[in-house]
Amino acid sequence: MAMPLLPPDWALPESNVTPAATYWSRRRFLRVGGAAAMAVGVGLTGCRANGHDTERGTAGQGQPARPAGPLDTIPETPTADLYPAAPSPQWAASERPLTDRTVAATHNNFYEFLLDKARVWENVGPFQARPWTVEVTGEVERPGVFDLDVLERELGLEERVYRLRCVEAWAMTVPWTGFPLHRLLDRVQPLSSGNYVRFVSFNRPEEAVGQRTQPWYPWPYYEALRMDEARHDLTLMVTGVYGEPLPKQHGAPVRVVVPWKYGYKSPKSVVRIEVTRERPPIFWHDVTPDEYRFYSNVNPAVPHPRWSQATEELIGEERRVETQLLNGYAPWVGDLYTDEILSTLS
Ligand SMILES: Nc1nc2c(c(=O)[nH]1)N[C@H]1C(S)=C(S)[C@@H](COP(=O)(O)O)O[C@H]1N2
Ligand SMILES: [Mo]
Repeated sequence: MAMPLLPPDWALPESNVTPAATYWSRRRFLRVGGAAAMAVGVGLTGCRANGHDTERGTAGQGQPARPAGPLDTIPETPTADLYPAAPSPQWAASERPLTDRTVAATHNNFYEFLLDKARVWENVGPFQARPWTVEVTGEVERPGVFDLDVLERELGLEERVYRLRCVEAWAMTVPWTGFPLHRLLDRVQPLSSGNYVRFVSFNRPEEAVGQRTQPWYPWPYYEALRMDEARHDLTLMVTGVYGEPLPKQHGAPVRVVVPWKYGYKSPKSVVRIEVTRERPPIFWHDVTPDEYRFYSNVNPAVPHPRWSQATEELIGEERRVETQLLNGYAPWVGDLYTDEILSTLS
């Protein structure tokens, strides 16, 4: 965790952080409105607030036990017969070797559960990822609440190997299974006033320990794309990885993957998609406005304010490689952006 998205208090010499000091170190995150601000009080009195709580010891409250291993977190689904899906001819391989499956399943950013990437999987047991619906609403002709099982069967799953580049300067290469978002958008028929697409993740503090212990974050997680980015064929609604349904720590049962943008533009466990007229706010910009911006395109020439983006560590391989403009997808998406968008933190 050398380069976290922001320096939360576990990056401080933490054992001697008092509740009062902890509170003040968090003040800067309290731009999120009254409800979240009030909830901070709950966090300080009701929970250990260092981000390292796990569900161990809570089985007596009727929650499932800790998963036995990092791949024992795949929810049961009536669509299991759809996996593995046929490989997409265009994206059947990457020039990079695939990241080891267990390495990928033990290196997760999923702040709803835990900041410690290696142990997110240990905490996802209580999360109920099925049954699941996705509401699609806003500036559309035909809004609706869609059963994910039906979408998986009707919209056509395929497997695509994509590189995933986290803003923290690490990367992996994984075979996702999913359907392009444009097929779902076609179902709801965006109006001409639909300029942006907003995604909202689940909000279930009772199932997600990080939502309970880190109430200063503006849950639920929210992200957004411009309509042309959302409609691009590369933008995938992902329901599986490595030939099986998604493990919960990867964002079961359905998450977005936008491979040319930093990983935080790929929200996990999405419950609602809204087509909007105005550009929506995004979670990480609201938390740390100076560091995270709407576009967040992978770009080796534009450093993060606190570190270089020129190279990236390949997770599980212990080597660094040069970061590519738009994560190597520039031939497909480069024409979506002006030079100004591509040359600044944007
Ligand atoms: N809801 C939600 N989505 C999220 C995150 C998160 O904390 N919550 N983290 C993001 C970040 S920073 C990254 S790098 C990717 C990681 O995806 P992975 O764990 O499947 O590799 O998920 C993204 N989607
Ligand atoms: Mo990330």
